[in-house]
Amino acid sequence: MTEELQAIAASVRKFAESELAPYAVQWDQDKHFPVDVLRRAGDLGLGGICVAEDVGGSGLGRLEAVTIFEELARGDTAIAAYVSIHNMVASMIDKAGTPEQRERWIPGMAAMEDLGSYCLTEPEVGSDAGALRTTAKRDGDEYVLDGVKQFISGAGSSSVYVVMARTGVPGPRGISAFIVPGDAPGLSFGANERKMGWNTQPTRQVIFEGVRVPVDQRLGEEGDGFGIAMRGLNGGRLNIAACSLGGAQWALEQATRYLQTRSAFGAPLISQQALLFQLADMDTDLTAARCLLLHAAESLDDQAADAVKICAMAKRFVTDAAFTVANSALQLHGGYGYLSEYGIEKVVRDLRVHQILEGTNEIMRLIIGRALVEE
Ligand code: FAD
Ligand code: 2MC
Repeated sequence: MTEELQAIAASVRKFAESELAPYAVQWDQDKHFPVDVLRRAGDLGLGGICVAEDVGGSGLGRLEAVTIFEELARGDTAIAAYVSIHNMVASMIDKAGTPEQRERWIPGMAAMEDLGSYCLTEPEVGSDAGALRTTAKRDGDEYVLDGVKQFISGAGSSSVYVVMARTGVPGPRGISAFIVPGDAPGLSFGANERKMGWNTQPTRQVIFEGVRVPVDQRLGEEGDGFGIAMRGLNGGRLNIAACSLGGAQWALEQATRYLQTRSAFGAPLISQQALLFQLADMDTDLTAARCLLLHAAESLDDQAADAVKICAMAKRFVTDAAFTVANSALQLHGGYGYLSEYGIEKVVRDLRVHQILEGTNEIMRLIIGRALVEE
């Protein structure tokens, strides 16, 4: 780590320890989405981490971003994961937007005054995203959007929605992306879903009924939407993996401390070599996961030819390894691990969904396998 990156990591850890960790368990129980705290994250430059500085972003690279998300997730994995999605949306507008779009939408997002949501999944279409059905029909200087998006993180609280909708032929090439404000007439939201984890951020349907969007709110050209959505996810998948890593690293440290202080059979549990070896394996697995994640972040920063494949590898490997480590940390706490006050069971519940969203880990294998066959 450079000195600059060390300083960034230290300030994010301080924020996570003081602004997130003390409240995470209660927020989870109350299903509370702390938008006021997110605004303070914006003050720290976390609303547009990889966004250019001319519109208020922090202008950092992917290597810095994964370091930031690992630190943030130590405080609350689900809040860190929402910040990651918000950043994906801001980056998509930064990279694909016109100068006017960047100027209009990004400064508020970089400050986290305006929260962002990413709308790709639909009730009948998840992994096969190229088959999406929401339509955007051109009507003069506007598009008219109709359809339903499913499982949208931050929905109802966000004010900026990047929406992938069909403007043309079936398949990925007929998809365009649009920026839709949260108060657009015809836009409504479903109930907050009841979930296993990720309770500190809302998940709702986003419903479009004749929502009129001016042509100048289309992101990129007609037909560019799928590529814009996928390029957004390359970075998003790394950030979600980093959130898994931070949560699991925190759980490992808790388990290590716990085994040092908990005694059974006349000695601290840490003196049981079977348990010490388990901690050693957990530490090794997280270190291997971090190495792959940093390699993937560098590949994306360098726009390496195999960056998409390496990002998929990192998302699959890190989220699987981190879930296993967090679950083992719960086991090592015995019955106390199952109690919410220790925070471990929340991390296990939060990390489970990282194996499903931003492309399931089966879809990551599909991406890796296809690339392998093509090489
Ligand atoms: P399906 O695609 O129906 O898959 C079902 C099962 O089949 C999975 O195990 C899948 O891996 C497997 N499968 C499917 N196709 C293949 C194949 N070809 N080969 C092998 N296995 C296959 N989406 C958004 O757009 N924005 C969000 O903000 C967002 N947030 C989310 C938050 C939460 C809490 C959750 C649970 C989901 C969120 N999602 C979001 C949606 C998420 O991305 C999808 O759930 C995910 O992509 C999987 O789609 P699906 O649920 O339709 O599963
Ligand atoms: N980066 C850049 N370009 C990509 C890409 C990527 N990761 N993935 C696909 N593309 C391009 C691809 O190169 C092709 O371009 P071109 O037309 O120029 O040849 C185009 O997109 C179509 O790609 P495919 O031919 O591979 O399309 P296919 O339909 O066969 O499969 C698949 C694409 C399965 C990889 C894609 O649909 C996918 O990633 N599905 C998972 C969906 C997903 O990740 N959802 C997450 C929702 S967000 C979320 O969960 C949150 C919590 C925010």
